[in-house]
Amino acid sequence: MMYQPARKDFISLTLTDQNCHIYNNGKHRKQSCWRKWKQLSRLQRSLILVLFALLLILGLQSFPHMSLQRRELSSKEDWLEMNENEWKPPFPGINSVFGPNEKAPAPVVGPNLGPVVVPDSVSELHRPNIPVFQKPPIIKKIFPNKRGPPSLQKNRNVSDTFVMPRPEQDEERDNGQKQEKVVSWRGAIIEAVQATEPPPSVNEKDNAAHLVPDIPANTAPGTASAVTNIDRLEAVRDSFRHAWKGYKDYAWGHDELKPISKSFGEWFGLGLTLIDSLDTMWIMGLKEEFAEARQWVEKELSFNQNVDVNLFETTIRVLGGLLSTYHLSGDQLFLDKAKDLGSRLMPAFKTPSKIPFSDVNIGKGTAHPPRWTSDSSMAEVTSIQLEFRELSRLTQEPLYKDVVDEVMMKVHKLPGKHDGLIPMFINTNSGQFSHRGIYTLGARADSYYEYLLKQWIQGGRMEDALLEDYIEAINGVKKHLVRQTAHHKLTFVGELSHNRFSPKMDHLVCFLPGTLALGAHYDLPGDHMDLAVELMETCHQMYTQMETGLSPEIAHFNLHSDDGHDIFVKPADTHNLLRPETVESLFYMYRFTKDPKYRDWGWEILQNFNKYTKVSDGGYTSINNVRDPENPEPRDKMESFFLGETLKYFYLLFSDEMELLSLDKYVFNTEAHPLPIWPSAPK
Ligand code: DMJ
Repeated sequence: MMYQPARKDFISLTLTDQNCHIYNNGKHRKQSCWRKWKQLSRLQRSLILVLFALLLILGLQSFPHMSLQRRELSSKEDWLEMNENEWKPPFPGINSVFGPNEKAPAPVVGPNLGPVVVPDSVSELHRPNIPVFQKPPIIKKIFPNKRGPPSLQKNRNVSDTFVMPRPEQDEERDNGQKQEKVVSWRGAIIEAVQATEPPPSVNEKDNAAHLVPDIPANTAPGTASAVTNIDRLEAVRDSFRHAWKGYKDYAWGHDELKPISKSFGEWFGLGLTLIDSLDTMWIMGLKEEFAEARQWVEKELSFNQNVDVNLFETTIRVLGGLLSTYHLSGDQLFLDKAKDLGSRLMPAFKTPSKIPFSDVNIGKGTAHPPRWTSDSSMAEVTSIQLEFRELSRLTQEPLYKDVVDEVMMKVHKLPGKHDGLIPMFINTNSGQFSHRGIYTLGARADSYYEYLLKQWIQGGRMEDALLEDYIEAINGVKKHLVRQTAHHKLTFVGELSHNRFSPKMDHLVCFLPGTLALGAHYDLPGDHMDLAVELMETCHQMYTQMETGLSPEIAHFNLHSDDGHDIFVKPADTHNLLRPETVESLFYMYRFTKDPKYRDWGWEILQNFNKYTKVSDGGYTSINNVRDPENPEPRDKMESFFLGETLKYFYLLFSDEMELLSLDKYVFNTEAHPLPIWPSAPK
């Protein structure tokens, strides 16, 4: 490059330590950088700095993309396919009914409690007289190229799970939050901790040392039939106690445990993990732990705080947790807290469209959308209904039900659905869908579909608009999103992006087999159950094909018969957040089919959580890499839903007490908090 003093509008400097090599009319002189720099005008200096910054940013961004693209270019375009599979939608039109609430019933269990006393029926739950677990039938499908860590291969044939080939090792979503890619000093891509959390303070390699492989000899993967259900139930209770110990020791009263650094993370400052765990402890008969937690709720929990909370997360975790605990324990404390919280969340609904804002300040009574948009996500505004409807029923205050029913009615009538499938966002001003053209059963849309069915069940199966929307949506899923892999015909639910099919499935979608099975239990079309069975198999494969036996956050499926792999995982998607959806669906599938393989699949998952995510001093942690059993890269975070959902569903999966939260009497909210099915229809 040329340095032209006469034309000071362009200059190129090559910096070497403190000297500048400056090229001027062929002459090469060494001068003080600082002096030359000072000679430039302010404008020039600013321009150069901006250019430098831009180059740096571009360089940093392009490096990982280039290497990623090199690796994936050949298959990426191939995977985008628009290949309409025709399924028959078999449902007639139905009338819409949304009405006001009915009267509040008495609590389901027991009188008001001072010191908490767990009824005998509950305290005995973990000691049922359960016969030795039967060996499940052998499934004949054989898959080649068995791989993975020795511990996973050992005795593999003894268990009756499929053994699938494991493939070699950008848009990513995590619970609705964009994951940030960062480039480590080695130049490799590592996954940032969730957007709401700062990166872990402890070196990842060091973190691995905190994990404790925890597989008793007789319960190693592949020896599923060697343990009884009593063993399994006790193992789940042990896991819960271990998780609880970490929370109690290092994060008591805070939102989330950071088990590696032995500290805590705060999201809303509402004791999320503690409240999410209450009904799980009740169900498991953990009296002492429950009593301590109740004490905290009574003495410490205050919603009179100047804090912005997310309406959806607070509703499903805190309001849902308080309501279900009230129902199980009969303890008025929990209903009083639920009422207080419910009323503080109401400002979210004061929008031009009546579609709620995402965030509410529960102390100030103000609400607002996220800073960057006036949109709310569809899953968030349509998955708060079970809780507010129940709050109305209990308090006989119609407002709660009215505001959430209005959201459902607006969405029901809204144009812009694609055969029952909804876009991911809705605008709180206009009340119209926004960011149209992308259809997914994963993040930002998932629980919309779940709550259509569950509200219909909750209300006594009288609200036809909900059923109509659910049936239409499932038909839309079958028509546009369901495909099979070329090799082993694994059925999966992909995504549609502006008419292009993407064979990408979030782990979040694994709620669907359970929901479909629940619908089939309530006499919805039989092919819903067929689809549930197939998707359950696929969700199971998302675990067994990984080297740790734990599912990645997102899987990609192979529609072509080019290389024998069914599932691929992109480097940015290899994390596991201890999510519940597969275990949740296994619970439903076992309840409705009694097929023991679903329990065996769950048992393997529990053992792998124990092996790869259990932290020695207490707690479990999310991990970055389900493909690396040597170093799964602990993230230093235990999500509240691990105790609220994952461990609860494990327990219910292994319990032989079919009346324990019978699916004919309870409907689980999307955070696994059971709420009663109403004894009579809403008026
Ligand atoms: C939970 O908070 C709920 O299950 C929600 O519906 C989805 N995300 C997490 C668990 O993965």
